[in-house]
Amino acid sequence: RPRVLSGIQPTAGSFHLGNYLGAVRQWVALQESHDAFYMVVDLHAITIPQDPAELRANTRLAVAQLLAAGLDPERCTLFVQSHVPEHAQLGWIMNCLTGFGEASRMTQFKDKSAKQGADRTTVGLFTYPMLMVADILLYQADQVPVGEDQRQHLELTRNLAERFNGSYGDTFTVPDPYILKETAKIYDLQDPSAKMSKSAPTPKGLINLLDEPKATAKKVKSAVTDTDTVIRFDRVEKPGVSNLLSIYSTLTGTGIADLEQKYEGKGYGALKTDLAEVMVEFVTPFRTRTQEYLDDPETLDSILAKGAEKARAVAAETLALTYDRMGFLPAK
Ligand code: AQP
Repeated sequence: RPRVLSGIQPTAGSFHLGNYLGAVRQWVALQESHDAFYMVVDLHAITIPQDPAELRANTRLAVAQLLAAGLDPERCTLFVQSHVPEHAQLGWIMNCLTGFGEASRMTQFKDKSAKQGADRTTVGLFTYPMLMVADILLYQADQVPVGEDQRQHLELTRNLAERFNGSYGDTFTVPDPYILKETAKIYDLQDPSAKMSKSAPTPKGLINLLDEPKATAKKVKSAVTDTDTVIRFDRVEKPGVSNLLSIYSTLTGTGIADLEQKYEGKGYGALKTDLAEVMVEFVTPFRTRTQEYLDDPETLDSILAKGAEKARAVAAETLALTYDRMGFLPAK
């Protein structure tokens, strides 16, 4: 079975619809066909300041949401990044393999640091991509299911894996991104030119899965569309409508063409009302299941303990090989 690895940050509390459709939904599907490793990336979360109590609670909440979304610890390895110290260890090696200019070209860093200002931007945010490279290479992953926003970091991963293999001999699997076209980028409901993101200037276009279903329905109904009335998929001319169609299509399994046909001659109101209902049907049981997992912290902790053990076995082997290849003197 090919191996997949992916991670999600525990920073915002609730996952948003972009996280779910862009990444987590694929994780659930891939555990059937792949040897799957999934983690909550708390080391990445501290690249911006975190309140310790909130970070701890949000890490549990992220795990509960992953289970509620359908991850099954019997069929995948689910763990917390900081429980496997090899991530930070290989991360350092990846830092030392990366050019300063190369790291400076990462667009996510450029965008985020421009928003924060130089004095509030941590060096950790700058080295985040190299930690992500280590996350992936430690598990010798063949594929990495992520949203489009992570494509550049995946390219860096491939480059560093090839660079290391070229200098020190075959060590790392060179991974491919696994990005589904339809859900690669879910857009903000109020600004369909921007990706849906927890750091959007206003939460009006952001669908948090754990929000009150009524509030979610309202956000869908007030989504920005255009002045035309035709329901047609066209990313360039009709980005708002196209975003709604992608979401609708993925959540229901109905093809876009079938949706276009279904809504022929009908207005945007009908599409939004139906999609609001689809969303409510999706988020309501998701919220309940998340709460059930949160109410049982012992089960959650035991899932994470088993996950960390399985993950460490793989990570330790890769790190030992890497240390050896680099010429570190073995500890006796
Ligand atoms: N809008 C999106 N469409 C598709 N996929 C998305 N992802 C995030 N936003 C979208 C994917 O979700 C996974 C987890 O991402 P993360 O843990 O890095 O979350 P994030 O980047 O903190 O989420 P945001 O909202 O995008 O945060 P900011 O605004 O801080 O950048 C990844 O696979 C990601 O591609």
